[in-house]
Amino acid sequence: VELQRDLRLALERGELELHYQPKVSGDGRTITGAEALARWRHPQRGLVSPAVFIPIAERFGLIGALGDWVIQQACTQVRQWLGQGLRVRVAINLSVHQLRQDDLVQRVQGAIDQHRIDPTLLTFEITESVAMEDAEGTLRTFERLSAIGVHLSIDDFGTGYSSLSYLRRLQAGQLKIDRAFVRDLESSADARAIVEAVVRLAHALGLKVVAEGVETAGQRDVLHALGCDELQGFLFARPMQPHLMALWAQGEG
Ligand code: G
Ligand code: G
Ligand code: NA
Repeated sequence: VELQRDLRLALERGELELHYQPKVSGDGRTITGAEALARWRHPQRGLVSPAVFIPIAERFGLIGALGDWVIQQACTQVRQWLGQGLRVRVAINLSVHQLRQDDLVQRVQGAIDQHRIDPTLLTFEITESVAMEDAEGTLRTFERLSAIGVHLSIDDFGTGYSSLSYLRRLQAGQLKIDRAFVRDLESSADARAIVEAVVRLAHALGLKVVAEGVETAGQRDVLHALGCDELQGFLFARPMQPHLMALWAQGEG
């Protein structure tokens, strides 16, 4: 109840922040972009995880405002980095609520226009299970988002229930393998077989593959050997504040 009330005020008070976690090429050598991850700097509780406050926002009708803020903030950041000579592709997470907004595409287009950014610098991540909740609706929304030039990614792939024929119809450019498979990669032959199959499937359908939750050099090497296109995880960097992200990107580039 307390957190719910506080969250209402957090947006106005500027207590929400976006942190950025780099994504790197399959060999781990070059930066390919960054995922924007919301954080709440609560005056008493310190940094609150989105795993805690996103469900609260969803339950109490705040997710619309929060989702808008994330899109606006990410576009502001992309523009600011461009001003510093940094061209960072940013991935933004979409909640189920946002995916069902009738005017989502206009909101995204509005932010792109307002901040004068190239739409191909933005990727929207939607989890497979959210996508499948209304599979036909997702197809239509992806078509419209794709038409304005942004990229689309299916997050936490392998935990939902999409079919091959559905994936073929969906205008997504990327699958993000769920971190559970990455975690077990070195200890489980099954996990390795699953990742191998997902990479083959994705490539056969013309999709790129990103692996998340990469924590060890061993995982990186297996993922690279299996043909993963991009990697993300603590092995490379944790989510960081924007100025640290910029330093990291410059150090890489
Ligand atoms: O960063 P962390 O691992 O604490 O994030 C926990 C969860 O919150 C992840 O599943 C992540 O996708 C989600 N999340 C982080 N930022 C956002 C956001 O801006 N919007 C939505 N909808 N989810 C987010
Ligand atoms: O599923 P999604 O891409 O939204 O998950 C992003 C979340 O995963 C981020 O909130 C981030 O804090 C967390 N994360 C990023 N890298 C790692 C990692 O290497 N290991 C673990 N356990 N979590 C990670
Ligand atoms: Na994500």
